[in-house]
Amino acid sequence: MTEAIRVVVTGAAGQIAYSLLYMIARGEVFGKDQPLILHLLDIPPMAGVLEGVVMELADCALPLLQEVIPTTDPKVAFKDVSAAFLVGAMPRKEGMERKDLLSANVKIFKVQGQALNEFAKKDVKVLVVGNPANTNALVCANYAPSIPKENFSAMTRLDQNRATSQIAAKLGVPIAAVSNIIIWGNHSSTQYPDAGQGKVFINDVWKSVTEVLNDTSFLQGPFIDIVQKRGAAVIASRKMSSAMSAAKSACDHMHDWWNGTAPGKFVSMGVFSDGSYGTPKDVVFSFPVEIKNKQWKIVQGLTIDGFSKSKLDITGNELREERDEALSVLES
Ligand code: NAX
Repeated sequence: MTEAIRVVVTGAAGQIAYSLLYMIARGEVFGKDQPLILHLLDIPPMAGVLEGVVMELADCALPLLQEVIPTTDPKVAFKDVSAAFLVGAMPRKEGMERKDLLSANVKIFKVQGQALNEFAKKDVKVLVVGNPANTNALVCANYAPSIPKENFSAMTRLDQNRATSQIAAKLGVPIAAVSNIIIWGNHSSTQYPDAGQGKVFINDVWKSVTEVLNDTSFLQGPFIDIVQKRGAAVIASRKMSSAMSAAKSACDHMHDWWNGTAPGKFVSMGVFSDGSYGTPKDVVFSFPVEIKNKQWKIVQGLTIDGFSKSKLDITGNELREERDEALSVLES
């Protein structure tokens, strides 16, 4: 039988983790024949809730789940893990400035970066979900110098899934008939959802979304707005933030990183920028990537028109500012 791998989920007592743990333990990320040992990290006030999650996982009677290790100690949580879902973060409270949120979270991700550096496997794949996800991933990687920077990523897959779903609905086709919709930049309201490279499967051939839709004013207007504000729309309706869809997207992200992407298909991931497409270097920027042998590569050679360039600049500038703020917090 295949040897079990250790996977950590932080924020394990929270609402995203509640859906995510079940999806992982069912084999939807690492495969239906890959046994798992799940490490569940949360903070001490949540230890009781965590126990309830452990009970429920046991009661699911999941054949792949060999062991569950709940803990409030990062040393235990990150020990020998092959994959890390960093979901736990300080939530934004009423009256809290964006700066205060960033400051609280970079400190958390510094500690977790240090723990990954010391205790995780050197080829661990780290997905940061907790916000501000891109800058948290950057901080985490900076404090884990023994692990390659390419092993750290931030989640923009939920935005990609939202965008893909909007395009499929607009075209009146099933979701699987739409591919290569890109999210550029930050997982924030400056993100740039771009259908310009998108493909749609109609009458047995893949065609360009822009040509089939032929509606630039939609693609440059309401489409972008809807995707950028979808999180807020879910909160307004559900009175709680996206959880099931966020968990599904975290699974999609790690699944594709682990298993690769099909030829010609790309997905969006927040990864270390090498300056491709004129973006700032050394920020975690969401790009279209292709994945092979667990290594991502930024898709090159896409045409960026003036409209897209201005959008990339806005989100790139925000990431540069976040990075500088994070560094000043960590230096103070
Ligand atoms: P919850 O507040 O339900 O859960 C967060 C959990 O993290 C809590 O149990 C909390 O105790 C725990 N936590 C806090 N500090 C911790 C630490 N230092 N170590 C371990 N655990 C810690 O939030 P939930 O709805 O699950 O969202 C989690 C994070 O995902 C938030 O930061 C949220 O903003 C972010 N999101 C990111 C998305 C993305 O696309 N990248 C989309 C969904 C979501 O909004």
